[in-house]
Amino acid sequence: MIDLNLGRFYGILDLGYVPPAEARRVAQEMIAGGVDLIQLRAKDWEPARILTLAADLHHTTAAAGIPLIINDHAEIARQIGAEGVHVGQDDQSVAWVREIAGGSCFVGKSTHSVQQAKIAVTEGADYIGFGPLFATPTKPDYVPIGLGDIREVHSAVPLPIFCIGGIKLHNLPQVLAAGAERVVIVSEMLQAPDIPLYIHSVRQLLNQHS
Ligand code: TZP
Ligand code: MG
Repeated sequence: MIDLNLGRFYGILDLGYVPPAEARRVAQEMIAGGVDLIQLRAKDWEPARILTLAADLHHTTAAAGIPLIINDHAEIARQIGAEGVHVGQDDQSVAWVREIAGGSCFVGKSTHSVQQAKIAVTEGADYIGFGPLFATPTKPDYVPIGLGDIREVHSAVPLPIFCIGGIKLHNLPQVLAAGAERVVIVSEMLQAPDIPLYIHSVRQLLNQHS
């Protein structure tokens, strides 16, 4: 049984930043650096291609004992035995995802306000993403919510909360000082010249706030 409360750094392997031929290497580097969770995010990809890649990645993540979470595709998660599925506000419901993905698969939900976060609890989500805190090219159509609600969401929501969106090494201390306990970073991590070293730096900052 995976304890999501133990996870503090959640890395998303977003194929908008990583060519598919590099995905396995990048996953290995994320693991070497010390991520707690990996999500495969492959927007606009054919499900059959995602399935093939996800199955390959799952060999790597499972060997390292790192949960693999599939963005959007509950059926793919079930087929490869992934540990989790992540859905957004406009996707299928948490209950539907849980039924398709199977009982042992955990389900995460993106939320963009304290109210959505509270609703995610009633829907039965296992964790939430909360953001985007800052403007981000990874999710360009979303209005950033800032840092002001981080403390409130932590007192209102009894789930692991992963703050996300525009988080970078330079603003991570600010995000943590605002009350974040867990973070997701995508673009800066995937574009780092040395991914394991980058993740070590993130973890050092997280450890200063444990
Ligand atoms: N959901 C909310 S913000 C975001 C997602 C997937 C993108 C975060 O990416 P980055 O590059 O770390 O800002
Ligand atoms: Mg989605």
